[in-house]
Amino acid sequence: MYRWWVFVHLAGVFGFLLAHGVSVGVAFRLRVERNPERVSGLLQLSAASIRVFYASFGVLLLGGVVAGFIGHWWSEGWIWAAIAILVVTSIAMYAMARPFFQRVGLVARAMAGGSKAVSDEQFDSILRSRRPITIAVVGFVGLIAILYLMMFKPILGFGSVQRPPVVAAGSVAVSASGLAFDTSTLTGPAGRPFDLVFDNEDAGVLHNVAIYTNSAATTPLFRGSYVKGRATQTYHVSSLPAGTYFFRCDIHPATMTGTFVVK
Ligand SMILES: [Cu+2]
Repeated sequence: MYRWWVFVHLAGVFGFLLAHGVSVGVAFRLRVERNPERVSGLLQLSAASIRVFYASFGVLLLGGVVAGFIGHWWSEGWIWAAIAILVVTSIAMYAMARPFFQRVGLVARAMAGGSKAVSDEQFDSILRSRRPITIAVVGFVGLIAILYLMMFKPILGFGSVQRPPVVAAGSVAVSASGLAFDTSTLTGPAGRPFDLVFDNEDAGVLHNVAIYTNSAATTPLFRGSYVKGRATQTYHVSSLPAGTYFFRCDIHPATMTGTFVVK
């Protein structure tokens, strides 16, 4: 479910960039275009993309907000920073772009209509404005900053450092931290398969969880694949008969051990 909402969010982002690319292209093309009618045409092209732009912006927001709730991201700094950057960047770009494009459009339409109120030199100086470059730089920097926040999710001083895995009812959870399991006894259900959620909190360190018949560890009942921290892996353990077994990390068999009770 979470992935689908991230999918919706990213689909919105693609639509957003696709539609806005039209306006970006127009803004840069204006700098070299001096024919008033073609300038008007370019502005109409830009205006025509604005509906798709706002629609995809809505999809982007919807996907992001819902994914934020499902992923429990709202308690972390990065998502708020990303929203703040989105709002500030949008307002700044709008405030810079709107008067510029209105002015260009007004003058271009007047000149195309035969008005001589604005000379070619004045028209040239309006179109040569560096404003489109400034707007594009602001937008690009804002997007890169948001992309960084999305990818690396820095907590920025508040929020949970650890994201505890969501453990479904009926499954067994164990975590490893500081080269030790968080418990010396695990209990699983007898006679049916169950999930064993393993959260390896040791950054860059390999651990696993393996269940053996006894502490001699010669007969494995289940051997989980190695997990490089920090990461969470859900193992699917096949049905085991009731009994008292032994579990360990195969990489640290001397220190990371415990009793696995199946009942
Ligand atoms: Cu280990």
